[in-house]
Amino acid sequence: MPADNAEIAKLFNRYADLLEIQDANPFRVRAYRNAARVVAGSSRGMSELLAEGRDLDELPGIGKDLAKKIEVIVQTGILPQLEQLQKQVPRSLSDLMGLPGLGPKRVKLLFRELKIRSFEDLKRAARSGKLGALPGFGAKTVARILASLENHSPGPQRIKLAEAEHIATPLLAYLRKISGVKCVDVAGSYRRRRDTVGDLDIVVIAGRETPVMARFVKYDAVTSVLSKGVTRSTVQLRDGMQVDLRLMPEISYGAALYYFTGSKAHNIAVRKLAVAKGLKINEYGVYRGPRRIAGRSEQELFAAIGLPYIPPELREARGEIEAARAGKLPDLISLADIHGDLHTHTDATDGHDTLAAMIEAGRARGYEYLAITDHSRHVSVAHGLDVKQLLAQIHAIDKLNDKLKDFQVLKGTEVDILEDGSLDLPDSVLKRLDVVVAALHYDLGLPASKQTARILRAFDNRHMHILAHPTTRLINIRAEIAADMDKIYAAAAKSGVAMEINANPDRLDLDDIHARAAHQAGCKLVISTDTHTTGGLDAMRFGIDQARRAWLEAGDVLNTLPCNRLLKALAR
Ligand code: DGT
Ligand code: CA
Ligand code: CA
Repeated sequence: MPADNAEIAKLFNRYADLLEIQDANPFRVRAYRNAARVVAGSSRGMSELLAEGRDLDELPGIGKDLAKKIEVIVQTGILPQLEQLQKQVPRSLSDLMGLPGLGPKRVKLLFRELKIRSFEDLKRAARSGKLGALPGFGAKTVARILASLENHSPGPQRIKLAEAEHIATPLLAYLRKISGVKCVDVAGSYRRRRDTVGDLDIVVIAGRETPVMARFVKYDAVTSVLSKGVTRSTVQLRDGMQVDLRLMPEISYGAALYYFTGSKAHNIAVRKLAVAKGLKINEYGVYRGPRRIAGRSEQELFAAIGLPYIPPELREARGEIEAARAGKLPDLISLADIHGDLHTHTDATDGHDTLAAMIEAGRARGYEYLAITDHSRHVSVAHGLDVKQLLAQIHAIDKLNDKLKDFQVLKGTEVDILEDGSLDLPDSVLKRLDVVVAALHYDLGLPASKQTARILRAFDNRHMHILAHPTTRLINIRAEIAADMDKIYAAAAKSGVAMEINANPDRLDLDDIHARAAHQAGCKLVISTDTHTTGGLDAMRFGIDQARRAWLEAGDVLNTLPCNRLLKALAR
């Protein structure tokens, strides 16, 4: 189906959904749904047909009015009536329609019968049994709704950082090609490298004569234009990402980048500090009275307010301003500090690539070592290795290491922590391994006291080196386990178990806040990708992002060490 047809159909369907919620005339609702079907089913693009001068009302079920709307969508990318209607229907009601099994009819019923207008309302009604009493809401449906609500934070969903990169990269390339554009940067939580972002905040440096605004709202992935002005526009993209673009003069580049990078709490704290020094600070610059004293670069701005440069990852009002004033900012870890990856999988279990390919990929990244940590048998979905298979892998790695120069393949496992806290491999095998990564894969729903005790029990096994993805969260999909993480960090610090920052973009576990707490509790830390492919080794940088947000320096992370020292540091 031509791309513009899909977009047109989506807008019509959405319009029909909202009409339905509003109890509009059913014939009207049906007309839009029908139009969506006809457009989606057409083998020719609507824009093509228009370009050929064809009348769209020749299409079945498309009258003059709908034909005109299609023309408007093709020309502007938006359906103005939809934007209007969106303002009338509470945002939370349209969010509810995003849940599995909840179409407009049911959302309308929920609103009419039980006054449900938010995730919270819905959760309460499901738990109290009121939901099950409604016609059409059987026990299965209610259970499914509850399950999806458990995974759903209230409000619109935030987008994973890696996904945001996929969305931002082509948009940045598009904007950079527009005439008059000097610089394009993404500020906001994206630049602070938060694990998820709410929206993208783009700062464009260009003269006022640039066509950047007109071109921005015409970007191919834009599904609606929320506002369009001379210096600021906001659009919504496919995939639900919202993008703010601000056009700023070159002389304000640093001030604008700084202001829109935030966080808001950090900005407010720094502004207070500036005021105390008789300075005013905004997105255009730093001012003493009417005189502008800085703003061209962030470095210039920091110098003007008497602070050393604070890296974006630290700008969360979590003590960075005090540390900066005291000259005690950390010297943050960077990707170049990493000497190897300590959690990787091969095709011996559920990985895609061979041992040899993984090693080659590790070497290609300039690493000095790579730990091969395939699953143990209990993780049957991943075809975990039994003792015999693992011994064969150990043998194969020994033989490889004899031949390899300047590189060490570390023998390892990702051993499953069983429900009672014991490990899924005998000590006689574990002790032959260089890197024992242990992880939870089952029984993730245990109550906190049991879950905590289970993990502490695993620490009792002196062969275990690293707790992998400690909270087991999957961003936007699965919440953290219930467990007393502070108790776990204290025990890990005492017994010498290292905590993993899992760099897989779907996990980022530990996250920044946990990693900082673990570090402050005295834990050793490692950053690993848990990759199942050669390419996945590149995810290391996402782990570095979270480590930086956790204030970690190279010396705080074990896999910045050369191999011999790493093995000593892992030992308990
Ligand atoms: P997000 O989008 O929820 O992931 O988080 P941010 O941090 O990107 O927040 P956003 O998009 O609302 O705003 C971008 C930046 O603009 C924010 O980090 C700081 C700045 N900003 C926004 N509102 C205010 C404000 O009221 N005061 C100050 N000083 N700065 C603000
Ligand atoms: Ca943002
Ligand atoms: Ca924003």
